[in-house]
Formats: sequence, C-alpha cells, structure tokens
Amino acid sequence: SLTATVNAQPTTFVHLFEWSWPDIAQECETFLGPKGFAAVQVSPPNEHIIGEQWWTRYQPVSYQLQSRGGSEQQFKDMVQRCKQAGVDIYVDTVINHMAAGSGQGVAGSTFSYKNFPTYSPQDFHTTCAINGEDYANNAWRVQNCELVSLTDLDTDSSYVQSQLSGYLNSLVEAGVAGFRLDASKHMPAQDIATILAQVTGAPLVFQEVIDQGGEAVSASEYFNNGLVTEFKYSTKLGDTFKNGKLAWLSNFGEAWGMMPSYKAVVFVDNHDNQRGHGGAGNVVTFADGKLYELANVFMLTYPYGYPKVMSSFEFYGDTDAGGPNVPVHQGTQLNCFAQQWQCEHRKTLISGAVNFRNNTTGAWQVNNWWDNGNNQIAFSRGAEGFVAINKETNLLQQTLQTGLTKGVYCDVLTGMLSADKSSCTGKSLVVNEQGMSVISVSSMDAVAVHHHSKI
Ligand code: LM2
Ligand code: CA
Repeated sequence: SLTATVNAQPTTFVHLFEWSWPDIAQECETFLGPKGFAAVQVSPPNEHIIGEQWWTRYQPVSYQLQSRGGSEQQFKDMVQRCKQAGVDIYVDTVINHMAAGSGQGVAGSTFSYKNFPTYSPQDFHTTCAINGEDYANNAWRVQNCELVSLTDLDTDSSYVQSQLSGYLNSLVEAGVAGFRLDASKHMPAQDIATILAQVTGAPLVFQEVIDQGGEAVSASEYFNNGLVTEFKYSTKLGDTFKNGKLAWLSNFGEAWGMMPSYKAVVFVDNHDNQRGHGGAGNVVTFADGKLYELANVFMLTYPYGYPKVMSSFEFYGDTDAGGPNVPVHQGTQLNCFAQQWQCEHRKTLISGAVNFRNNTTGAWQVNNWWDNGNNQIAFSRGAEGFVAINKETNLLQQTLQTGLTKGVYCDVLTGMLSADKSSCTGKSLVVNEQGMSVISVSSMDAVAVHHHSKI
C-alpha cells in the first residue's frame, strides 16, 4: 500500500486544530506519514489563559510548553514521533500580544494587567484600541494598538525581541520545523525580520496576514520574511464554489489579484473564517459536505501555493466552543464523527488529492483545461496527472485529452495502485494512444490519476 507514495514529494500540510499532542503523534504514525503529508500545524503549545473556549490558546501567559495540548514532555515526544514518521511540526506562535486583563495560566502562572512572568508594563505599547476604520488607513494603529484588547507587545524593543526569539529557539531546539506567526499584520515586517534573524536553523515561516486588498498594511510587505497566508484564495474559492462557476477557475491565482504562488499559503477555510472570526467571508467548510471535499480536490490538484488542509471539530454554531471532550484516538477507536472531530484530512477525496499533488510536482502547470461553461471542469498537469471535477447534478460524460501516455491509471481519489502494480483498489481510467480518455464522473464527485498510479 506504500506503492502510491513511492517517489512522492510531500506538498501539503494539515492543521489539526485543538488536537492533543498524543493524538497528533498517533496520527503522524498511523495516517499522515503513510499518506505523505509534509507537516502538521499544531495549536499554540505555550501556557495560555484558563477556559473552555478554543481561543484561550491565543492569550499567552508564558512561553512554558504547557497547554491544553499537553505537557512539554508530550509535546517533545510528538515532535520526535512525527519526525520519525516523516512529518514536520509547524507551531502556531502567538507573539504579537499577551493575554487581556488578569488571571491565571494553565501551568499555574499568575498575571495581572501587563505583568507576566517575563514581561512588565514597559514591554508593551501604550494602550489604545484598534478601530475598524484603522485597517483602511492607519498602519501605525493596526500595529501599535490592541487587537480585541490583547495587550500589545512592544515588538520593536530588544528585550521583547530576545524573549520572542528565545521562545522560537526553544521550539527549534525541540525539533520544530516551522512557524505560523499569528497576527503578523499587527507587527511591523521589520520587527519580525529582527526576531527571525535571532532564530537558529532555517525554519519554514508563514505569516498570518489577512489582506483582502485595500488595507493600510499589505501582505507583500512580509514577503522578505517568508511565506504569507493568501486569504483571497479562501474567499474567492468559496465564492466560486458557492455562487459562481468552476469554469472561471482556469486561471485561478495571480491573475485573480493574488500574491505570487511561491509566497502563498492557501486553504479552503481556516479555524477563524469557518466560524465567522478573523475576517470571515463566504467560505466553504466541512458543514458543506461534498462541496467541501470538491473544493479541496481543486486546491490540491491545481498548481498554486502551499496548501493547508483544515481539520476541524463540530461546534453547532457556538463560535466560542472548544473541541470535543474525547480524544481523537481512543484505544483502537477513531473518534472522527459528524458530531465531533471532523477529520476532513482523512476523507478519501482529500487524502487522495494530497497523493495526486505529491506525484505531480514535476509539472507545475495546467494543460488541456476543459469546462462545460458551467460547473464541470477537467485539466491535466503536464504529462504527470489528470483530474476532472463535477459540481453539477448531471453526470460528467466526455472524451477528453489527459496529457498522459497510453495505459490504465488508478483513480487516487477512490483508491490506489495495488502493491504489485497489477490492479486498482478503486476506480480506473483508460487512456488511449492519443492521450484521450472517456471520462465519466457522477454528480458531486471527482476523479484524479497520475503517472505513478499507472498499472
Ligand atoms: C489571530 N490571528 O491574527 C488568530 O487566528 C485568531 O484566532 C485570534 O483571535 C487573534 N488573531 C488573536 O490571536 C481569537 C478569537 C478572538 C479571541 C482571541 C483571544 O478569534 O475572538 O478574543 O482569540 O482569545 C477573545 C474574545 C474577545 C475579547 C478577547 C480578549 O472573543 O471578545 O476581546 O478574547 O479578552 C475583549
Ligand atoms: Ca502589535
């Protein structure tokens, strides 16, 4: 069963939102490693305020590695076990601010307004609130005032910078391979550059900058520091899948006003916009069922950006609710159910599309685009892969150019090539001498084949 991932290059990471460290370690070993995922974005591992809400993780109290995710020892064990399984860990680092108000952290530290184990009031910006209108015309206030009352660190001071780089270095030391820099738009790009210059190794860095255009701070200011989240991708893809036509997507990416592909981290939805936080938008989420799987198939088969798959939990409209009170891995039982952990990354269409992306890295291009003018599309990736997506109620039935050499190919969205390479465990597709194939895709379904899934 490893056949399909031989020669594969990991291309995709997954956000295991609010998963515990033992669950993530087990997921790396039993699923993510074997399926060829590059990395996991984990929830903030440092000490945070006490509370049931998911967002307590975004209110740091100290940089001790003790959190709802688990202990420091469990964190380090996870990093090592995932690494063994070939999966990197990217930590969501909250470095723009500390907790609001006063109280206690989950590791027992106490704090009062602007007083934390390693910070005192002088380490924070003078208090002011970011107002809605500041985003359009006042970069200084966006970066020096408080985001939802969260005490804003003076990221320009050398003491604060040394604390932050010290935290990042402790993570690198533990084997962490990358960072999501939370609320990057709220920190001057230069401050981030100075902090990163004090970090050892070469961690992958992606900065969370919500830029839908027309703001005082823009995503491009952050390119020199590493990758940047492309939120336009999420909202435009959502709008197209919900209200538009997939036929529009033939030139999705830069031509739609997005940043250069090699700078972009892309996602169908994220932990904020799926619940109406952080800019929101008309995005597709797990609540949309098959539509969500098809949107991920598009993201993962189409050559733009570094894709992140979201892995969520059901929250029944309570946008503050924390994750389910059961582990994902409970003995041999997997608690991925409609009512709790969603495990979107385990859907066969989604993990299969990751396999497709991993096996088409030599052809970073779209060829043989076909659409029916509406919601049926197909394209090839050079001579390495071919995909067709049907978002209509009608059957997709067409004879199309696949760009592939003659042969029988296994659909990696329903199965894979058997270990002895003689048959397919799922559907198959026959390509003739001319590269043509009779494609048949049911309503709300997709098919994807690649050169390493050939019999
Ligand atoms: C982010 N990116 O820039 C995170 O992706 C996002 O999830 C974080 O907000 C935010 N920045 C700060 O790190 C979340 C959540 C907020 C929540 C904050 C802090 O979306 O709703 O704010 O975390 O926990 C909560 C309350 C808010 C209150 C604030 C401070 O919802 O009403 O503001 O705590 O007590 C008075
Ligand atoms: Ca700031």
